[in-house]
Amino acid sequence: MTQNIQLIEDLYASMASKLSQFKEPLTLTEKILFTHFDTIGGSHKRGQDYVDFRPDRVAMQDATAQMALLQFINAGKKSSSVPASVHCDHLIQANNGATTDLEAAKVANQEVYDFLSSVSSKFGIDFWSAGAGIIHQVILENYAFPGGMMIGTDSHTPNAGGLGMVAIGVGGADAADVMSGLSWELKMPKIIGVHLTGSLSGWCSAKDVILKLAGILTVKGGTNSVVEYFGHGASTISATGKATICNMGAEVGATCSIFPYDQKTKEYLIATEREDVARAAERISHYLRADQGAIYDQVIEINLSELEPYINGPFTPDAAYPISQFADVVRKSGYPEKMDVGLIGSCTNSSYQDLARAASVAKQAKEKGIKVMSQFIITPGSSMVQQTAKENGLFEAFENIGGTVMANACGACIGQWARKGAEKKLPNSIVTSFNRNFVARNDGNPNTYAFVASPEITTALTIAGKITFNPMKDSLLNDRGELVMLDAPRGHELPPLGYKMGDKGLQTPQMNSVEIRISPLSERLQLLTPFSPWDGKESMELALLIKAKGKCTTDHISAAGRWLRYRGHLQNISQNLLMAATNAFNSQVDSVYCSLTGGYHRVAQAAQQYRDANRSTIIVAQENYGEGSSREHAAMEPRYMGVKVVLAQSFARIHETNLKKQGLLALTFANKADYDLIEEKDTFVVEGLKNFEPKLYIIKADGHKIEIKVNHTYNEQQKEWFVAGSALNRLKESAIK
Ligand code: MIC
Ligand code: SF4
Repeated sequence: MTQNIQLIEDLYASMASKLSQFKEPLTLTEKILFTHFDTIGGSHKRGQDYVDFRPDRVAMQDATAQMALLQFINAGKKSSSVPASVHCDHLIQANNGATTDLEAAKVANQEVYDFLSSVSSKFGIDFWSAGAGIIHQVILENYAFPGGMMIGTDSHTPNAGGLGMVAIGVGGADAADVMSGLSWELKMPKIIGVHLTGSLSGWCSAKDVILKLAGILTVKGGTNSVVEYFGHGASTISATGKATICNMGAEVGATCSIFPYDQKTKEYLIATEREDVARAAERISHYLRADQGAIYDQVIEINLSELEPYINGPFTPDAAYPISQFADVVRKSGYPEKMDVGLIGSCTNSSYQDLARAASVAKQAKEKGIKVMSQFIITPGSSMVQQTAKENGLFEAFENIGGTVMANACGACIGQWARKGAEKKLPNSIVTSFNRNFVARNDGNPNTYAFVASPEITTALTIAGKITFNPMKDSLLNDRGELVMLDAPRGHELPPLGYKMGDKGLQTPQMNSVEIRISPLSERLQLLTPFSPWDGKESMELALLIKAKGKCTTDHISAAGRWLRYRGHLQNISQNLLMAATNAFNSQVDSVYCSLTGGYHRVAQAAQQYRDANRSTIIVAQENYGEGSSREHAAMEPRYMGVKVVLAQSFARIHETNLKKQGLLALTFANKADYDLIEEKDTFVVEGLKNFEPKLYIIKADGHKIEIKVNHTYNEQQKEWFVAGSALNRLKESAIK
């Protein structure tokens, strides 16, 4: 039994007394957050006050767990203070198919897997080995529970909101803090209500709710907000469908998303052998939904009965188009109409229901004699779903139309896709049922136009071989020369004969005293050397490393794909610094001016030259800098390479915190248009550091000085991180006192 029912019972028992002090009607989000306050009684104004919380759990995946655990080891604790788990999912390549790929991954990543498994075992952390599944699916199936609070070192941690949990993506340093017994700080979020009415039917699925919402809110509309769903429509969506919606809420920048407890939650808990949790939740179910009259900062209405399937993309998940308009958009924009590959699955969309509905579409190709035109790749989310889907003949349906079932892992979603020919960089279109589609993310080819849709729409488009196909109105020619249409998908929410619960791939901790050793020769793991503290000087001078133009996500700052290999080795991974960001002055990628040589270099090279010459640097960027992933490498690498300040028009939440935690100065333009004042040969001075009231000046090539008004959001504790050089340094200082 992976779930600790006693902890859940205790939490539920405390809810009544904790919430009795609040007289006004509460949202579900507030009920859960208030129950997890570290101390009750402080001010907690939404969008304004920082509040300390006590999360129930911590989750980590292999690509981020390495840094999280390297930091945790430095904290000097005997065991994790809260239940925690590590999941091996990101490092597995999608190449030939599940069996061979998994074997290859075990060999290629042995050093990292051994490190993660021995650290987990020693510190009391559950370890899910390679092949067990993708973090968010495994969490949903085993640990998520209504009313709980969890942080996870992955931006799609909010997936667990499908079961009514406040689950928030964070950087590894936050995970290390909570495992070390510290509280966890968050600015009290605003709460966006989404009122769902009607019910889904035909080709529409839960995915279309979030694809539509991404279009409404855009990639930054949810920043510092929780998206809370309510209304009768919510209770018509399966638990796994709800998880899909919460998962992809990361793409609107939301802190997390959440659904109330209902009959579907109960059914899913029972189906995954957690009847005791369902029973306990049932007893306090009025605490697991919003009160009548609860106040939301904004309410968005979505009528599920009127919803259309959506297709979003390319290059950003918020370019949202109802399928009826999509063909026009494709033709007008000149996107490649031919679809090369359809990919379904991932942490977002690989539930039994998703696979069953997609399989019902796939089966029709064979039954109706339609030739399948695109390549088809299926990535199951967990070993439980994979075994169940296999047993129920779903994989057979995919394989019959030429589909390849990959390992239960992130695979192509995170660029671990050995896609043949991608290096030629030819323009082409793919459709995935994943969650994000940033440039070059899946196959490293910047000319791959990646679109996001539901698994059932992706499957239909795969059969047709065209992204402009609309299964609701277009027909296809079969092998008898007849025009036929695909029927709307069908599939059970839960497997009719139950989930197959074979070996799930969990290693329970031994709490032994083995010494954790890392070879100094390793190219994949490296112990961390603390960053140096602030030098105490009132001002600092900075050279311009890059003025980035346009979207600059964490995939642009610290690319994944082949770089995932170095996630435990700061020095090696820093070589990918900002390699996908566009230089505003020459519109090129990975080519920036360095005043030391007067020439153009790779960003990592320029940074290294400045650092070696003892020159600190600044990064300048536009809106929502650091959007996307929780990977703190995107903050640690610049820090390691001598960057002191990041000045952006705005930041994504997790990344802004990651920058602060690593001792950087994250500033925003008070006047966004000042971005245009910055020229290639400018240098910078920041003053006012002693009182932490930073004033920033540009020094022009002719020597004259212009002040740029800047803002920051550092609170008292975060200022201490800057002074100490990082949050971890600060933690160690206070442990010594
Ligand atoms: C992603 O989807 O981008 C990732 C890879 O899962 C990241 C985590 C990482 O970079 O390791 C995320 O979403 O946080
Ligand atoms: Fe893995 Fe992709 Fe999910 Fe990130 S979004 S956890 S890479 S499957």
